[in-house]
Amino acid sequence: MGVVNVTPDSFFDGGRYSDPAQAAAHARRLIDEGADIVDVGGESTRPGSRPVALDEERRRVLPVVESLRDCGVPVSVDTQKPELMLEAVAAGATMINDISGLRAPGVLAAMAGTHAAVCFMHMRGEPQTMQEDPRYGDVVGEVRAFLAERIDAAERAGVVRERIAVDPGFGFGKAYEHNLALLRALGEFAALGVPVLVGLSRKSMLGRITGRDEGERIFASVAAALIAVQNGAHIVRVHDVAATRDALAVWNAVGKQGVPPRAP
Ligand code: HH2
Repeated sequence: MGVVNVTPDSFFDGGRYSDPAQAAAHARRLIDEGADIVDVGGESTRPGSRPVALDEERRRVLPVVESLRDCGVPVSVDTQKPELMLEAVAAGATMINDISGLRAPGVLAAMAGTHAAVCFMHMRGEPQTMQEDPRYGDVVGEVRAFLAERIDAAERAGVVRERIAVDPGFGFGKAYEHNLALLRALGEFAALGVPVLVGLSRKSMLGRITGRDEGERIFASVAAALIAVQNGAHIVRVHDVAATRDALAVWNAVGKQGVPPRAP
């Protein structure tokens, strides 16, 4: 899954593609590099970020989704706003990726009326404050229980299991040790029986390990994506599609499973 941030302030690529035409061109580049899904977002959720008004998020996201109608891969929209979810689906999106786990009232029922896939991510707190000393007794058990509850709620609302993915939410209300514990235990999330999506690309835990800034975390990001897939992730959400794809192709060639090689 290639990341397309139509934002001025995302933690890694903020401001690079804030114009919808630039963002759509970037999405097409990621597809050329081998992305199987593109994830379009109009609101940064980095720690400390501020919410964006609905109209502004709409203005950023919808033109990009519309211009990707014929792009050949599923288009996902990364939003927490129920209105935009439905508008994005009407504009051609086939997946909704909500970092707050589609908890807004009525949103699951509304999604049940569409054919779109949904990704439930676990987040403790809100982006503005989520990294202020997050604590868990058993991070893996608590995150897993939350995601299991969201799967049940979605099924009760009429969203069939085949349309659901889950994500433990790396960096969203998690300290460094929590992120490592979740990465080690990804197999327990795969046991929920739906695809597991993982976003580690360029995140601060990789900065802590390597001592490098966001712009220099490509090698660490590729390593993290590879470990995630080896530990059970089905979808990796990345900024660097070509590099990740190559690493997964090597793993696939050795293990004869997972990601098919790219066409030359
Ligand atoms: N991470 C980010 C945004 N959306 N969605 C899912 N499902 N999982 C993630 O880990 C995830 C996500 C943060 O990354 P990015 O979009 O690059 O940054 P920003 O929020 O600053 O735009």
